[in-house]
Amino acid sequence: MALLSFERKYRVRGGTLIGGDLFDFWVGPFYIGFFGLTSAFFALLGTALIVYGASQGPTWNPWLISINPPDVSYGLAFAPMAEGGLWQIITICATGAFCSWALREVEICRKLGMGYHVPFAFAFAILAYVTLVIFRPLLLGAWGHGFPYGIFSHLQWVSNTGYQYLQFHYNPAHMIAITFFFTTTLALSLHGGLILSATNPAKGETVKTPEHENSFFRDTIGYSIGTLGVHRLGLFLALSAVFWSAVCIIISGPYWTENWADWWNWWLNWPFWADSALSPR
Ligand code: UQ2
Repeated sequence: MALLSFERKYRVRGGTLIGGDLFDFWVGPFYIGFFGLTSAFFALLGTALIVYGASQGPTWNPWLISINPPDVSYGLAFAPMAEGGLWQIITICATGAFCSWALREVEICRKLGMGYHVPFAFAFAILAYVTLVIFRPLLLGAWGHGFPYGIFSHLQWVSNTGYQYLQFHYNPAHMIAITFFFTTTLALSLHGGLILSATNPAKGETVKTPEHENSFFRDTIGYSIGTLGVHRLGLFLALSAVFWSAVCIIISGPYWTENWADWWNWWLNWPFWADSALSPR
């Protein structure tokens, strides 16, 4: 079925979470819905506030524009607009827009009778953002621990935050997160390579089947995870990377305030060899 006729066939009423039929309409190819309107509202307001914030700043250089959070001395209170209040409202707009977008995805899934895997995955991206600008600042007691909204300035924040703990490479959750990121790229390169090798034949050759794909991996490593399984694996690996990244930064500060390398002293202080001449303390 051609794409446009498929869309017409499935452009059905219902599946909304809120508002019944009231916002159940499309504009061109785009489903709107209640959450489409709230997405647009928060995204436009947040963007306008970023542009306003830039206009109050010292530069229009896109690399250097930065909307900064309040000073930590404001704690968890609202700050004056020019002192980080703008950052606080922009954070509310961003969170509102991201959550609205996820719920709009849920409504589209319901219309189509699909699983919720896409909004579920997107929720992990939202979690990554919200962890940095809401959960961790709440745990540390000040909005000033959020990252600034600027291209260079947020990179500076990442660098400075890393140096506060010497570096992150000995953070155990960081180790796990990185391993998941790397394994995600391995899995996607295996999958992308396999799919192209089977479905993009040379001129005059025929497209191959999943039997060929299974056989390739059975011949090379004695195991094929299967065409559905590789996508389950990919989703698991990618979501795990995000999840452990969130754990990595949440425990930095609220749980551990020193050099991450020293966290491993629990191991050096294990009873059996704690008294060894090689062991510190
Ligand atoms: C596979 C399969 C696919 C694939 C891939 C594999 C037919 C089209 C890539 C191979 C993947 C395996 C064996 C898992 C590797 C494990 C890790 C942790 C990277 O079997 O089925 O479907 O795309």
